[in-house]
Amino acid sequence: MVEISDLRKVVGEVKQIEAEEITKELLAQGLDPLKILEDGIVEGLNDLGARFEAKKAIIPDLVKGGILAKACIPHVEAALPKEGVQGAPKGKKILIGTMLSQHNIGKNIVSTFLSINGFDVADIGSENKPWDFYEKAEEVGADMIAVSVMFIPAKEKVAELTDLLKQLGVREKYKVIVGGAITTEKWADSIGADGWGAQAKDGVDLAKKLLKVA
Ligand code: B12
Repeated sequence: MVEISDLRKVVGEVKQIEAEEITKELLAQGLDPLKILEDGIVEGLNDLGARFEAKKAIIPDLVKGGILAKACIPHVEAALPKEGVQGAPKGKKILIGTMLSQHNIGKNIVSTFLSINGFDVADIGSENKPWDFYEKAEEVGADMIAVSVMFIPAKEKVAELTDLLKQLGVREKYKVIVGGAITTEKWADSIGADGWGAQAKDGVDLAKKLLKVA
């Protein structure tokens, strides 16, 4: 019998075939798909990131990590409970994108979770700048802007976004939430975000709370 720690280990070592097999096996054992995602896949990728930082992994390993994640995550998403759709929020629109970075895996998960829970999601993809968030939010009539931050230079750009919204007199129009492996609640507070989430499910909880959805 395999365990979630086995998944974390093979993800951290970027062994894609084993990671996919173990993901499927854990799901077949009836384990919570959310735990498989967060404690197995995301933690394994964090371990890979730590190895990269310690110069024990190289850029091609990060690339392979991204490919591995994109192979494993659909199995988990297919197993997620769909009951959240009951009592789904009507007409609440959330704009989501990554600030600057190409890292789009976390953003995609948050986007999927929000959609599953009945939010109307406008996904503007990766490598956005502050102005892109503002322009698209105006265009689609968003209620909330969700920013995924995975790259250190992106952090100051998120601060620029909240400033830009203030300068343009539209800060109150949008709730701004942020998340991503390199962020903290303290940082989110310091740039005047309305909320921060460590995990994708926190994005849903924040959206429900801030947009006053029961
Ligand atoms: C895979 C990976 C890549 C892949 C990404 C592939 C892809 N399509 O996304 C590629 C190869 C592109 C890549 C490139 C680089 N990477 Co990289 N990468 C990673 C790695 C190993 C995993 C990222 C990942 O997908 N994690 C899994 C997802 C699911 O986790 P997540 O994004 O954190 O999302 C979760 C939560 O944070 C949350 N969440 C995310 N967003 C939001 C938003 C909201 C609103 C909420 C509520 C929640 C939320 O929900 C998700 C699910 O729980 C991380 C290590 C790490 N610690 O994360 C490094 C890491 C992010 N990369 C890093 C670096 C340095 C780079 C490069 C600069 C390397 C280089 N020298 O070229 C480039 C930058 C490219 C660019 N311009 O953006 C650093 C970033 C820190 C920094 N110094 O800036 C990290 C942290 C590694 C490290 N420890 O050094 N990388």
